[in-house]
Amino acid sequence: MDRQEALEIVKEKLKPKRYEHTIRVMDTAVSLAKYYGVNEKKIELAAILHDYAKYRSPDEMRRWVIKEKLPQDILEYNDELLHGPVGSKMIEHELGVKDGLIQNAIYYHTTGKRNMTLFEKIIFIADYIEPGRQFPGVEAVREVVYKDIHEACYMAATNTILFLMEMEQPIYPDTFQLYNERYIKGG
Ligand code: DGI
Ligand code: FE
Ligand code: FE
Ligand code: FE
Repeated sequence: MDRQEALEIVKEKLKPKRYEHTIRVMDTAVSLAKYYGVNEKKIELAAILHDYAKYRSPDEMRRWVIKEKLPQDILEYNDELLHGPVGSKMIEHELGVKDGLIQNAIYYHTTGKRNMTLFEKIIFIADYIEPGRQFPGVEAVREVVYKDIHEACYMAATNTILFLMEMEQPIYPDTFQLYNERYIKGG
């Protein structure tokens, strides 16, 4: 699937604001891929498709979690967590995009996890720092990302954990694992 085809597909699946976010994630991710020597074309496709499942109903996403035998514990957390894992399966079954690198990056783009690949970290952090994001602390992450992308991902995890705690929301363990990576050898 090429860039143009993927853009046309997500334009139809996403709301205009989310489509614009997707374009900014794509530009951010491609720039990071160039800098860090990661396959630009693959990063571009992963970025375009990363929120593919964002507007599916929670009911539909829950059915996919069961049907695809995804970790059932995600059903107990915020519905926001479903669109990554479910999206990674939907792009294969609905669009024929069967590529482990791309699918894993989409799978983990919301929570992160321990020991992500550089490819996964680029999608995770591009989603977090794209120029439309305005939450407190994002500027500090933007300043670090071209010096140390691992540190930038740690900062994103920390900010998200603190934010979710403030909101009195549950936090999926993979996000803590990303946070811990900085302190525990081998993640
Ligand atoms: O889909 P996007 O809005 O572009 O971004 P995303 O996929 O990173 O979703 C971020 C939302 O997910 C954000 O509002 C926080 C929420 N969320 C809920 N539970 C968790 C979580 N984020 C993380 N990292 N970990 C959680 O456990
Ligand atoms: Fe997302
Ligand atoms: Fe994110
Ligand atoms: Fe996103």
